[in-house]
Amino acid sequence: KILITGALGQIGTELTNKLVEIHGAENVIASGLDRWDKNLTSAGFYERMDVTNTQLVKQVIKDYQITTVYHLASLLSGTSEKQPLFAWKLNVEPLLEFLEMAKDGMIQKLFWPSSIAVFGKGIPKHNVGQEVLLNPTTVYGISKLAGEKWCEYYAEKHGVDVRSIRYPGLISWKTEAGGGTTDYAVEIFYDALEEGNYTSFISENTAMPMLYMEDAINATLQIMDAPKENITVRSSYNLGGMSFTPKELAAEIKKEIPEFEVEYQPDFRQQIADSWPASIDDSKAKMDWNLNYTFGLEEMTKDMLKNLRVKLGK
Ligand code: VAH
Repeated sequence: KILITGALGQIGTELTNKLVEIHGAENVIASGLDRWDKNLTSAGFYERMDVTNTQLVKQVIKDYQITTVYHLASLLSGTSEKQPLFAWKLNVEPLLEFLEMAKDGMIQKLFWPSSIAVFGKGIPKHNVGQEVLLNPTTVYGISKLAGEKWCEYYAEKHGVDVRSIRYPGLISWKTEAGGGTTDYAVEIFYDALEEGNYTSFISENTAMPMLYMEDAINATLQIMDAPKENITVRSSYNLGGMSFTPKELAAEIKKEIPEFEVEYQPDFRQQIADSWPASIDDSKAKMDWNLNYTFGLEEMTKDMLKNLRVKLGK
């Protein structure tokens, strides 16, 4: 049986539905802090669970005989800057508990999302490699770096089968943006359809690595399905997707909505974005578990607008 934490979040909602498609609803237990919303998850079971309550988490794992955990619950970069102590508690401690459970044989396999936020000062901006100096300057990045080190430690010292991906910014239409620095690239689509204009909190020429959710979910399934011996990186795999600036994204949207206008008013998240790479080298993931992409900027923009028009009744 599979447990997903943060199952009502941006990755969680879509990953849960995909896992249900593959394994059947009766084998997927979704969990989150919020009240269950029947429109948001197709999982067979939903547990309203504070993932920092380790006793409750262990009870759920026992009750459902969970073997695999996708631990997605976390605060994103913007929110973490505002609540450093809570961000540290939520982003790191439950991961450590899951690693301990895996070490003790309570669960067999664990997925945990890291982020390009682990990169920071002192490295080149472009085509950032798998093994470079990790010098994060954000609360979120610090928590993700610590998490990566715990994953590597438990994998190497105790043989724990934990697998991780450094996600770039993720773009999707099913779940609203959740306080991330890259979430301008989600909000912009909603505003393009509802307002005809958007005020971006990231400046126009700031390129960031991004990925459409469908490709992110496929990558997650690919790393988890790969034979154990293929996983040569036990901290977290680079995943670079595609890089674009707010200006380039706006131009792509304008192809469908010609009168769409964007103005730029960078806020505190600009400094976060400035500390991150503009593009990532993910050749290791391609080599070890056949990472590949389907959606480029054009295809993503078309798919986002098509689906949001239906969702927003536009
Ligand atoms: C954020 N979407 O902006 C997340 C992600 C690389 C960015 O970690 O915080």
